[in-house]
Amino acid sequence: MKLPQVKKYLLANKLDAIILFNKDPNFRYFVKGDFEHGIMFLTKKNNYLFLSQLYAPKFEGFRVVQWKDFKKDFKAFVRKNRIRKIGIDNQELLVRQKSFLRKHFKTKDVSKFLQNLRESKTKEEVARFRKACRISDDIFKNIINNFKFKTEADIVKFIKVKALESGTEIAFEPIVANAKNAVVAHHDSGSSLKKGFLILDFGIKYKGYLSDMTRTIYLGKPNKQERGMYEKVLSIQKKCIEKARIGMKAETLYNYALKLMGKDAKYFVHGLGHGLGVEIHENPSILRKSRDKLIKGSVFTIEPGYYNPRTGIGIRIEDDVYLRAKKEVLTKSTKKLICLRLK
Ligand SMILES: [Mn+2]
Repeated sequence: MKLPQVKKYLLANKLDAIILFNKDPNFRYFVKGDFEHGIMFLTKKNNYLFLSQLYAPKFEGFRVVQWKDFKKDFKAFVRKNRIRKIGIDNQELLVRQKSFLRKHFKTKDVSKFLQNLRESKTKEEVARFRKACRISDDIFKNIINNFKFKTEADIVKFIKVKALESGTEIAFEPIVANAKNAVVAHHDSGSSLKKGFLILDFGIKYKGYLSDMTRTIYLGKPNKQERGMYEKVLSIQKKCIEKARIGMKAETLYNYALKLMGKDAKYFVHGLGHGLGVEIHENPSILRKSRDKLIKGSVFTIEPGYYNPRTGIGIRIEDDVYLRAKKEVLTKSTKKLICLRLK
């Protein structure tokens, strides 16, 4: 738990508190759960959840303060705890929340501090990632072993049902894209599955922590060019995981992937990866012009892709990587090209 670091930061920056509203991802981060109610106060002494009387949760490291009359009780609470100068998460605040806070306090944007704080993961967080990834692996296996789907939408539905059955939920709307659909951003997922590549990109949210995995399989029998392209993307994905090092600039890793793509670089149209956590895109951003570094304890994706609108070949392979002296690939589904007969 990173609450001691918050206290140090408050002292060093002469702030009385950091105030977070319920929908802020940092709010979920600090309570270590999916709770989204009230206002959070992180102060040099104690941490509080300022809540309506409807809620009486128990969270390690927090005291619950219930209000009857919001305005009156808020003022009294702030006065009692001598909160004058506060840190706010500027980018997550609504306009009315910002003006409310500015009316009552002197504010300083601490969003960068919070982002950085979340970047290296604790053991407890990594255990949650492992579980989220294990469930993703299970669902992938289930898709392959039960392949009777007629449309992309059928597979999306299957992923959602399996997530619910595992007692979790999806981390984001799954992307299931077949043949030419794999190379365009928007398409009709209701049309029948056809011969060609099929991209399956989905994730699970386990106790607030998100996995994000992509596998590309083939429906029918791939030709030599298609198989070759798959092997190329796979080899780049493996090499990039291998190359990732503590302290490396994220952009260096992205450029490495681009170099390996060679003449196909123009068909690699997105970043190489992104950090994961309580949000699906966190630090670091592994892409062109990124200023981030890969730090010890971070969890991020490595996901090179190839999308050629002329040939209709679309391929993406994505794993979640936990970076430490000994790297750990958290998603473990096979990356050998799986070819299934079209029903
Ligand atoms: Mn991703």
